Amino acid sequence: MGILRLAHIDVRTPDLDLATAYYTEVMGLQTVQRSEDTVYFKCWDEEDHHSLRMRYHPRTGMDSFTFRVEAEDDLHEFEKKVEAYGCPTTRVSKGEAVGQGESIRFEVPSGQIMELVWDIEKTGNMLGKRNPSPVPPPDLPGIAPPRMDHMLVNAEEVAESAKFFIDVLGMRMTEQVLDGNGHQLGVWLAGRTNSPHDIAIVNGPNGALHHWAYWLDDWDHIRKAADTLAYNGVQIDQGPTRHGVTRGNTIYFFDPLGIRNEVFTGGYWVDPDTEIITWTEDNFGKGLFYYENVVSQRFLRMHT
Ligand code: M3P
Ligand code: FE
Repeated sequence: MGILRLAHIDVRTPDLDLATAYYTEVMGLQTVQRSEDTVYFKCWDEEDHHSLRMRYHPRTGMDSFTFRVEAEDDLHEFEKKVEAYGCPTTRVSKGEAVGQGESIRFEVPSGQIMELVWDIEKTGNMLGKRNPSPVPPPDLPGIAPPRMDHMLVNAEEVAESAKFFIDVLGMRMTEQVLDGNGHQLGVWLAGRTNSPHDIAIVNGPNGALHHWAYWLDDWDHIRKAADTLAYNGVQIDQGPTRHGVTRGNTIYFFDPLGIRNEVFTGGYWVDPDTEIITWTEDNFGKGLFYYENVVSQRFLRMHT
């Protein structure tokens, strides 16, 4: 039983046309499905129906984030565990959400709505399964990441939130940042992946989304992404640079309606028995941005 990986993020945007233009032409995602007020997107190497849902709403924000569980029965087991912890859950039945079957939803201790699902509509990647090309068509517009990688949410009480993800949901901590009193300021958590993080939680207002990140295959693609962003007049927040935490290479930037995106590559391989890495607050500058060694206030304080 367990949490497999990040499946999709559902957000609100006050300008669906502008957001769609950016996510398709600059980020380079595929539009999967569109109705009057909702657009579903995916990356070229993703097998699931979608990884991003955007719906029109006057205020930007995150509706929910969804993780896939390992086995069909896990939904019931997690429902019991989450309820026992004291978070009420609701069941969403098959047919209510596009691209997936039954799911459970609940509010995590830091106030975001989390969803767990096993039954996901598999629509396949762009390459197919018969003699597939190892690369997508060379003329894909924009950055065109192969897949979504991770997300980061804020929490007023990081330790309380981390405990929920670890003890109740069974995720593994890979890295943490501690303040001078030994309290957690940030934690990086993995599901059943071998990645240093599928989700991270960093101190900030409850309910907030800090960013989500797309995977790129190497550092050179990060450089190319920076060129694409600058060429299109996208506001870059940080980078291109390297994280100390996760060791990943990164750029942060804002979509046209102010949601922070990241592109990420590198990092290290995590096994179930990999020891936790701890950063102390006095070294957090290097943990965040290894070359710059700064704790940027815009980076920490701006969120969706
Ligand atoms: C990452 C990452 C913060 C740290 C962010 C780190 C917001 O995004 O991918 O490791 O403090
Ligand atoms: Fe990140």
